[in-house]
Amino acid sequence: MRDVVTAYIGIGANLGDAAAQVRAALQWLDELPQTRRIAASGLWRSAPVDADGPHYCNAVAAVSTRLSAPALLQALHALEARAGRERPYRNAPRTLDLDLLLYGSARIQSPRLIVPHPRMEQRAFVLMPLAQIAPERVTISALQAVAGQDVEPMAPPV
Ligand code: PH2
Ligand code: MG
Ligand code: MG
Repeated sequence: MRDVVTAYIGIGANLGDAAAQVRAALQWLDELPQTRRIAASGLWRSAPVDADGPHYCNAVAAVSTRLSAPALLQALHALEARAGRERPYRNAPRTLDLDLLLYGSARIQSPRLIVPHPRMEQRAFVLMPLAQIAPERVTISALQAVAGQDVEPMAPPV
């Protein structure tokens, strides 16, 4: 049997009731096969980065999983579809976005999946919630580099 891996998932939404959608996604992650949610950040409100539309609600969850990284990614896409995600254009406003940020200490470079997530270090809406649940995975210098970005706490961790 495959080893258990701790993976970190970035969650974002900026269409409809974004906070409710992020909370629903936190539940759904706990229901994935061979997967248990082990931590959830608070909810953060953030201005769109390289994107348009309303402000986002963002969070990060940690899961303990026996799924492979590609299988986990596929399961995340299924949850996006469950939320009615449409993709009219790149970075369009969305009901739910689930990004695989970290998969244990794996470094993955495939056509479909790059881990660690290639843009996470530039994004306060990822680093701030990640630092709440996994401070050892975020450096002070990375946090300092994104300190000017428009991100504010919206709801504390549950
Ligand atoms: N996701 C993006 C692009 N821009 N901006 C914010 N604030 N939050 C996001 O989740 C986000 C974004 C691409 O997935
Ligand atoms: Mg994303
Ligand atoms: Mg995505």
